[in-house]
Amino acid sequence: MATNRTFTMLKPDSVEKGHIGAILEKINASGFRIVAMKLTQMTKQDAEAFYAIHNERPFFGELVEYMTRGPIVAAILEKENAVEDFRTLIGATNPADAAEGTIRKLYAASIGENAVHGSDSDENAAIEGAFHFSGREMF
Ligand code: IDP
Ligand code: MG
Repeated sequence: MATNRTFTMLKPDSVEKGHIGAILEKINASGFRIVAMKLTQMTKQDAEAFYAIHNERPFFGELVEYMTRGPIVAAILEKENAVEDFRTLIGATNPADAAEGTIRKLYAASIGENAVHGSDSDENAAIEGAFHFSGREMF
């Protein structure tokens, strides 16, 4: 059964370009409730751990560099069918393949700098949320 929470990051490119407000507006308009949220910056160690599943991929170094170069907005979001519905809202990993109106179609520059993260499973949503937030920071 699908749980009702997912985890997102507005990545450094979104923060740099001033897209925090516009992206949060789309998230709210799509019916997600914000359970937890903060502006934070990942260390190299954080990014290597968060993306450990990709550590053999050729783009791993580039990914860690990108994700640590400036602040991100990390958030836990709640909605029925949250993981799947949020993946639909953000669109394909490569913005060139993303559907019209999706966050990545609107705000991502490339497959590497693609504006937002969205958990890919209920299990990872719980792990990723706990990576960034303690129980006291969730509402
Ligand atoms: P996802 O974010 O849509 O789940 P993943 O395949 O899990 O995509 O990849 C994690 C992140 O790694 C992507 O969001 C993107 O920032 C980066 N990435 C994925 N594929 C490439 C690539 O081919 N070149 C550069 N960066 C990539
Ligand atoms: Mg992924």
